[in-house]
Amino acid sequence: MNLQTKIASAASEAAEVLERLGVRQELWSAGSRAVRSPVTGETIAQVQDTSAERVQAAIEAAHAAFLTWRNVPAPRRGELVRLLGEELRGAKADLGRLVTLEAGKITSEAEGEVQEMIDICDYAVGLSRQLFGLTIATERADHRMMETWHPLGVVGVITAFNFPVAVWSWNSALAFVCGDSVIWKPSEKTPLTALAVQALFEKACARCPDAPEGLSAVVIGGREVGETLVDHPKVPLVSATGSTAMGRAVGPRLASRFARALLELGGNNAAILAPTADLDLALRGVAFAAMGTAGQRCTTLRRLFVHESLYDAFLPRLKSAYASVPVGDPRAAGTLVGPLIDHGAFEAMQRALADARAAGGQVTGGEPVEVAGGQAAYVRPALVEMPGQTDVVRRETFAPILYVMTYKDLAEAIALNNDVPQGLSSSIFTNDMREAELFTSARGSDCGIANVNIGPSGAEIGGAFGGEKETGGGREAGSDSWKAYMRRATNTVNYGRTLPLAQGVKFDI
Ligand code: UN1
Repeated sequence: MNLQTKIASAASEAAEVLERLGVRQELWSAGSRAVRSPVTGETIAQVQDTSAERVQAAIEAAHAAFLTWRNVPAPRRGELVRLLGEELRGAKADLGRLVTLEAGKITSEAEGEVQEMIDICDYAVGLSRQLFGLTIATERADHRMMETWHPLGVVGVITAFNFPVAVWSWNSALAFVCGDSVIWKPSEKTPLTALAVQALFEKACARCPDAPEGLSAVVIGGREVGETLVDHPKVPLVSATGSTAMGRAVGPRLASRFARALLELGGNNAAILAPTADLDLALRGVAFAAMGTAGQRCTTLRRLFVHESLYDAFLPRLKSAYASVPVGDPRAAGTLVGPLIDHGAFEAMQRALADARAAGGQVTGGEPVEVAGGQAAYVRPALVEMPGQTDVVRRETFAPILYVMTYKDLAEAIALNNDVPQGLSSSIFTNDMREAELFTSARGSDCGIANVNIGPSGAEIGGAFGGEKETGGGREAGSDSWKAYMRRATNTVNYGRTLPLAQGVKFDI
């Protein structure tokens, strides 16, 4: 079902929304970088790249802000994040709309992304009263050993187009309560949502007397802007979300100056459909995880291993879901699959499908869908029945392609799940408790996320988010991810009158 062939302009609506969100017009109307809406293919704004001098100045200002901010007690830092959460609540519909216009997400997913920002703000406010270290038993009498966590400095945050606002908030809400300042380099494809978030942040700061100038800044541009952040000695941590190729460039540069890297790179996420699976639930889980966000989440389901006993019952149902899923204008009620980010993504998808066919794959779907007079890249999600896990299956193509394969026993399916370079997310659909436990055990999935009876995408903020191997190893959002944004000090305090040395060493002079 294709929802429509005529489509309303995105440009005038983007201007109205930016205005309502308080983004100054000169920031989006006068620059030399065109911002294109994937919804219609129109240019909806012109932003200015941040010059090298301005990036340097923003880092210096953020460092100066950090020197003040680190002295503000953490619960009062939490007050700023509480106010940011309030601003986001008030702006949810508008910011969600801007996410739709700039990144192409359907309304519920775009608003869901803003909800994720609100949730992490709430989480960080609570966290601001719970930043704690341990007290550890010492081997010496009249001594106390403890660890303290201190603010780290300026955090560089590099984000991708597919979560244009939420990923910033996972990093920044935590960084702010931890006493850090933040410089944000959004994707070149989605600078408007970043400018809008910065405007909301500045409104929160205006209501918070503790917040220093320069605590947060957005810098716009391509690779060179990211490199400035990565190479700057006053940026002790860079959190970067994007491709594995980007991570390969960023990681060693940070390592060469002993700065911290928090990397969230490619995923190639699988689901296993086991013999006892609830097929109705699994069908919905697979459909959302594989087709949702037009296959452009790093947690998107890309590989499905179906037990051979279920294949003939399940595949026709899945194929009919692929044939009937509504593809179209993401603003329209009823649309479930919006556009790809651009024509380049469409071409990469077609190349992967050609490779899959050459390797013996049978492709259903994958054809262009006429929505915006060919100006935008709409596509029917593709289901590809593969004879095995070939090279094309083992690489991540950032598009709605689901490769389906069969398996005989769970050990084989787990081995296939793990036999890719990436290690972000994974899942099993089963009602067999032994299978579920094995999948989540040490010899089960090797991914950072391993789910049972839930697809691999749609993580909540309360857990640590990230993955292993070529996914980069970083963890952000919940659990103890906050520790990445602070530095740890071990303090040993002697409250006695003698000086016993550790390990029984004698040094009497
Ligand atoms: C991403 O695709 O960059 O698990 C992050 C999810 C989201 C995060 C995805 N909460 O789908």
